[in-house]
Amino acid sequence: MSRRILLANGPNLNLLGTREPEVYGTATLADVERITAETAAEFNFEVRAVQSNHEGVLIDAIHAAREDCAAIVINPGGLTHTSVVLRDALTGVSLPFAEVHISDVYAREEFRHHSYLHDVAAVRVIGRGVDGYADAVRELVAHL
Ligand code: CA2
Repeated sequence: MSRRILLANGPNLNLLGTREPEVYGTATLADVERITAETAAEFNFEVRAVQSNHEGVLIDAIHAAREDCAAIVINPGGLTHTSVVLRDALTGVSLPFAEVHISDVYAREEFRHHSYLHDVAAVRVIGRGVDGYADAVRELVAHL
C-alpha cells in the first residue's frame, strides 16, 4: 500500500485566514496543509496537497491519486453542494476518502445541508475547524 495521502481543497479555500474569520477561523491554507502533513507523518504517511478554484484541476488530481495514493482528504468547498462530476471522480478512482468541512454546514443555509459526497465518503468531519483535517487523517488511516 502507498504511504501517501492526497489533500485536496476546492474553490475559495485559498482565502482561508484572510476573510470571514467568524465562519472559517484565522488559520490559513498553509496552516491546513501543515496540520494535515504533520498528522499524516505520525502514521508514516506523506501528503500531496492541491488547492484549486477549477473543478477540472481537482478531478485531474483525484485521477492521478489512483497511481500513488492510498486515500484522499478533501474539502470540496462549494462543489460539495453542486458537483456530480466530483462525486463521479471520487467513486471512479475507488480510493477511500474523507469529506471535511471547516464550518458546521448544518447550522448554515439550507443549500449547504446537501452533499453529493456524503453517502460515498468513508469518513466525514464537519464543523471542527481546521483541526478537522487532522481528525480526518486519523479516522482515514484507521479505516485503511
Ligand atoms: O465549511 C467548509 O469547509 C466549506 O466546505 C467551505 C466552503 C462552503 O461553500 C461549504 O459550504 C463549506 C467555502 C469555502 C470558502 O472559504 C472561504 C474562506 C475564507 C474566506 C472566504 C471563503
